[in-house]
Amino acid sequence: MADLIMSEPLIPEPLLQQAASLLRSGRRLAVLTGAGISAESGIPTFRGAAGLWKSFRPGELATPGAFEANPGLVWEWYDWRRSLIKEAKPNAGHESLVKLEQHVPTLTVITQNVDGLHRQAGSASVLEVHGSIWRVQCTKCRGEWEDCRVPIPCPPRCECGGIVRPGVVWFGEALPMDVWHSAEAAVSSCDVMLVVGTSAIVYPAAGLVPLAREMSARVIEVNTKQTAMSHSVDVALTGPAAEILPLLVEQCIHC
Ligand code: BV8
Ligand code: ZN
Repeated sequence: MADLIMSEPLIPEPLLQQAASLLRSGRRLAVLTGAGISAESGIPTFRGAAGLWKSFRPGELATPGAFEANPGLVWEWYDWRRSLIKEAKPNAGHESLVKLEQHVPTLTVITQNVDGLHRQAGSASVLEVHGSIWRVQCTKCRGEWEDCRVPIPCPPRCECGGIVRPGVVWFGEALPMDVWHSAEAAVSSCDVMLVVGTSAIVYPAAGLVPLAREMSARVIEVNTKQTAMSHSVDVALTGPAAEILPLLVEQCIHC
């Protein structure tokens, strides 16, 4: 009889129990997500091994100056990302947040991602603090609308003749104030915060984690690696979000 090879659990049981009971104690949850939650949907992260920034330098593409200097090049990058995102589907990580939302009084998803996968998965309350890759804005008449064409002309033009830009927040740009204030309010009033798949390098979004701590919320981190925040959270679960979040949510709901 072949020996039954018991694989090591992804997360040691006591740690999973600790995280699940913390999560279960939450009445007002805030979930901060970054590119890592979309990794298992096939969307490259920014700073990982195959990250977006590996092939490009941030200053070359995700800044107003880069767009002004070469709108066509910046749009080619976004057109390529849109072509990936168009084929991507929400993964078990996104879906488990939708399931969790049905079992807690309030759950707000605050995402740095521009891919729209939380909304696509069915999350009811999503704050896209860095905008959406599917929205565009005219640099001349300031009109804003959704344009899901793939491929899209690089750069697209508005009816007014103006050059159209992606509706995302670039480095050096302010976050949309209404969305940002809602994110700060959700974190300031939460009793548990889940931080999933972010390197916690980009501010002001990364500042939401210390804000939660200041407001005495308990913080659980899910990441494949240690991050700048790992030392300051209550529980750090190491592994892929699409595997850990379903385990965590099942444990939280059914135990
Ligand atoms: C601003 C949209 C001021 C575009 C992006 C202090 C305070 C305020 C600002 C600053 C500050 N210090 C520095 C700044 C400036 C700057 C900044 O933070 N720079 C960094 C590089 C130091 N911030 C800004 O410029 C912000 N604006 O401050 O404006 C202002 C105020 C008033 C008036 C005028 C100006 C704007 C920042 C927004 C930039 N836009 N994106 C686009 O997408 O193209 S940022 C970009 O990085 C994405 O949004 C991305 O989400 C974000 C953060 O990265 P992560 O999501 O964390 O992704 P990353 O790859 O880094 O990490 C992935 C993680 O997942 C890793 O930890 C990995 O281990 C993990 N992982 C991988 N696979 C998995 C996984 N985890 C779980 N499961 C897996 N399977
Ligand atoms: Zn226009």
